[in-house]
Amino acid sequence: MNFKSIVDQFQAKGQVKKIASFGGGHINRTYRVYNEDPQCPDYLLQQINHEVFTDVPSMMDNIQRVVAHLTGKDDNYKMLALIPLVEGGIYFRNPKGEYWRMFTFINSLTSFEVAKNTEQIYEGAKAFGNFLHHLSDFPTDSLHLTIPDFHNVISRLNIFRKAVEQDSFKRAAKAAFEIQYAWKLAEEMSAIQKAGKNGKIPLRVTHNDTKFNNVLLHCNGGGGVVIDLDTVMPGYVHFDFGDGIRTTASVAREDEPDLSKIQVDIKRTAAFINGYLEGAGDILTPIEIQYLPLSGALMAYIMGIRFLTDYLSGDVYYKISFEEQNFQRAKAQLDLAKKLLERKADIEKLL
Ligand code: ADP
Ligand code: GN1
Ligand code: MG
Repeated sequence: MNFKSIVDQFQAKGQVKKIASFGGGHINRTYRVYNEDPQCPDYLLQQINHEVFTDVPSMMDNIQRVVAHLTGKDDNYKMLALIPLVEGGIYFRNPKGEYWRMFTFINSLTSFEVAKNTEQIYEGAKAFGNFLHHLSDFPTDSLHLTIPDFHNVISRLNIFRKAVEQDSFKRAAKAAFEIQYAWKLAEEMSAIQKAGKNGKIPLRVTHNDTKFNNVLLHCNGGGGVVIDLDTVMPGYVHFDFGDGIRTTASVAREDEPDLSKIQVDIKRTAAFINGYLEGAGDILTPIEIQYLPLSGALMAYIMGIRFLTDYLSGDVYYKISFEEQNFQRAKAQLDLAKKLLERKADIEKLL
């Protein structure tokens, strides 16, 4: 089966001009379908990673209901548009067992790996905050758990411990410093999970992957369209707020090899906080707000131990583009967690 015959399964308009790989996600395979017909849109075709998302029908059910809830809720809030199949439904499974879906390609907007300026950060954060706000009346319990315990740091530490013990690729010795550092922070990093478990933090509908490249924007901000809805499920606001801080507070890339370039920029951090709180409105409780300053460090820490786990396990989960990229990502994220913790008091003052 070639790409053209996959595209033909969907109610796409116009004629395919070409299909090319697109975007920098770590999980799915994404393609842009260029349209020959200038009157018709381009499309974004995705092959869903069904090793990561083992229950694709449930995941697509979450996405369809969340998109329907958000579409038209607020004229200023734009949402992704799913393209249905000719035969009905919103995803296609080919004879090889691959799952495919399609969205309208939004070519007036772009995703940025590293935000260019504070205006962009503010607008992206506002879109993520709005997402939480507009879903606050959605029945949280009705969502499927696409990846159970996705941001449960205690479960992540258990998986990490096993990977270190097994050391199947004999990489633990090389990562001894990072492994030891991860354990040093474990207790402090468990605070949000414990407060949630004790009923102090409400479960909401969260996006759970609010890294900055998952919001489409104009160059100078504006236009915020939240994408990558695969992990929408019940969670704590800290997962979304924290992942936004993780990916905007520093200008360094997620896998920056020079740790001296990883620095918390307070103006960028303030832009994220102001945008997110503006978007979320007045729904957050005092205890949720109290834990927000810790959440950026928590999300950097979770990513650090996940990248390290994957490195120790032989790079089976995240796409890598060079040898040891997961180790480099882990070092950068653990360093970022440390620096965000050091600036926690400064971040508190911004709230
Ligand atoms: P992944 O789960 O692999 O991160 P995403 O859904 O985030 O996949 O898509 C990968 C990239 O494709 C995004 O970072 C973004 O650049 C681009 N993208 C996704 N959806 C659209 C869209 N509807 N219009 C334009 N670009 C998009
Ligand atoms: C993955 O799909 P993508 O690239 O937006 C991962 C996130 C991590 C992120 C780190 C399903 O997100 O949890 O935060 O990489 N998604 C999944 O960059 O594991
Ligand atoms: Mg993505």
